[in-house]
Amino acid sequence: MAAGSLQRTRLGPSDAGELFRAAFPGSRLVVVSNREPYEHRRRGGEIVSSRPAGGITSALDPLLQAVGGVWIAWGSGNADAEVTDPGGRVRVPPEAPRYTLRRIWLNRSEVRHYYLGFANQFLWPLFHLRPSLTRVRTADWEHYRRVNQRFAEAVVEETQGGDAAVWFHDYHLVLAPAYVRAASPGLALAHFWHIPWPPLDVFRIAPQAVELLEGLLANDLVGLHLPQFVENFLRCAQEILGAEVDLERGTAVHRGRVCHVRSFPISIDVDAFERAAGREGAEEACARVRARYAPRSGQLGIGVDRMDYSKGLPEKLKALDLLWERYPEFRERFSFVQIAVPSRTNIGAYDELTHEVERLVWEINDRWGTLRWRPVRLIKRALPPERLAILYRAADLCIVSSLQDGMNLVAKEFVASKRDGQGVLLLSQFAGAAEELRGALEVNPYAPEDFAQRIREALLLPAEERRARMLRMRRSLRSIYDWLGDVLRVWGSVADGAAGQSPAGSPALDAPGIGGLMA
Ligand code: ADQ
Repeated sequence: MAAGSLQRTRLGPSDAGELFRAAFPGSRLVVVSNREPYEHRRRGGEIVSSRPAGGITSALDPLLQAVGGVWIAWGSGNADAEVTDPGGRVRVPPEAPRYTLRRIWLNRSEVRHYYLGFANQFLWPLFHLRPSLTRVRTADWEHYRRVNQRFAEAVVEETQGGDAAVWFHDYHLVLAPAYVRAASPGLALAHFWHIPWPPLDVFRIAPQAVELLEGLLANDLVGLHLPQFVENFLRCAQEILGAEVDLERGTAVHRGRVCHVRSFPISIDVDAFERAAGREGAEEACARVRARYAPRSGQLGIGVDRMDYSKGLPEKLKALDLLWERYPEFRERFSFVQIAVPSRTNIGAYDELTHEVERLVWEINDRWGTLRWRPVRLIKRALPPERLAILYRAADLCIVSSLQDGMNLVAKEFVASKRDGQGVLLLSQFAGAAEELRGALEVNPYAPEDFAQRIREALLLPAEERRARMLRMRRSLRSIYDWLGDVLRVWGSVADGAAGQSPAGSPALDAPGIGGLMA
C-alpha cells in the first residue's frame, strides 16, 4: 500500500444502484441537467462519442447504468441528432447501452439567451458575487423560461404512469421543478445546486427573485454544498417569499408545501484518482513531467482551472510575479504550470480574461525568465483525468485561488493523487473545499502580498509538516459515492413524507406554461 494511502472504506460506483433502490424502491430515476453525459461529434467522416469530463457525470453515470432510467440534457454535440430516434432518445453508454439519454434540442437563439445569456451572464456572475458583470435582458429571461418548460415537458413525458424520482442539477434549470410539480404533483423532486448561494442583499438584485425561489421550492429537497449557502437560501425564501422557515431543521414552507434544504459537500471519485496516479508507469510519467517543467532540483507548482473569472487566475499570477520579485532565491528554483481549459468562449468577459491571463504570463516570463528557465507555462487545453492525476502527483504544490467557488474539485483531485503524502495545497478561503481540507495553507487571493508570502511559506515548508498536512487532508476525503448516498438517503426519507402534499401552484410559474403545452 502506498504511503499515506487512503484506508477508510468509501462507497464506490458499484454501490450506486443499491443506494437508489433503498431510497426509492420500484421508482424510475430521471436525471436532468444542462450538460449531457455523452456527446456525439463528427470527426472526419466518422461519428465519435465522448464523455465530457467532470465530477457529476462520473458519479451519476454509474448510478443510471445500475438502475436504468433516463438522463435529460441539452443535445450539444454536432452529430447528436444523427444518432437519436425522432423523440431525441439514444441508449447509452454507446458501447454497452444501459439507460436512455433524452436530448433537448436548442436553437441558436436559445443557446444565446438561455445558456450564454440568463444562465451564464446573469445567474453565474450574480451568484459568484460579481453583480457588475451581470446583464439583465428580457429576451434572456423569456428564453430561459421557455427552455425550462421544454425540459419540464420532457420530464413529464418520461415519467408518465409511474413513480419516479427526478433529480435536477444546477442553475440552468431553476424553473423546471415548479413546471413539473404543477403537471405531475406526485413525483419526488430534488435539485442539487453546484454554485454558491449568495446572501440576501446580493440575491435580491435578481428582478426574477420570486420566480427563481418558487422554482426551487417546488422540490422536496434542495441540496447545496455548505451550511452557509443553505442559510443564505433559507433567508432569501423567508424575506422575499415570506416562506415559513426553520433554520435548524432546514425547511421552508411555501404555499402549503415543505421543501427541505440541506448541505451536501460534493466530492470526486477518490479511488479513481488514486489509482490513476499510481498506475503502472506513473513514476516514469511523473519523472518526464518534472524533466520538462520543473527546474533542476527545484520545485514545481500546478494550477488546473476552467478559464473563468471566478477562479482568480490573474490574482494567482500576480502573486507569483510578486514572489519572484520579492524573493529572488526562487528564480530558477520554482516553476509553475497553469492548465486553463477554455470555457464559455462566446462571452466577452471570458475573452477578456483569456487575454489578461495570456498577457500576465507573457510579462512574468519576460521579466524573470532566463535562457534556461521559463517561470510559467500556460496550457490551454482539456486533459483526460488520468493525465491530470500524473501532473498532480508530479507537482510539489497546487494553487487554487478562487474568488468564489461552490466547492472546487481540483483541490480534492490534487489531494487524492498524492499517494506518497507529499505536496502542499494552497487553497483560497473562498472555495467551499476550504471548509473540509483543513490541512491546506489558506490564501486570500485579494491580498497579493500575503498570497505571495503564503507561496513562499509553502515552498519552504519542512517535509514532515507537508506530510502531516497532506495526511490530514487525505483522511478527511470522502468519495462522490458517499455524497450520492447522503443525498439519496435524505431525499428518500423526505420524499416519503412529502407524498400527499398539495402541489406548489404559483400563478407566476403556471402562466404560459406547462398545462397547455402538455395537454
Ligand atoms: P467548476 O466551476 O467547473 O464546477 P471545479 O469544481 O474545479 O469547478 O471542477 C472543474 C473540473 O473540471 C475538475 O474535475 C477538473 O479536473 C476539470 N478540469 C479543469 N480543467 C481541466 C482541464 N484543462 N482538462 C480537463 N479537466 C479539467 C462547478 C462549481 C464548483 C463545484 C463543481 C461541482 O463551480 O464549485 O465544485 O461544480 O459541484
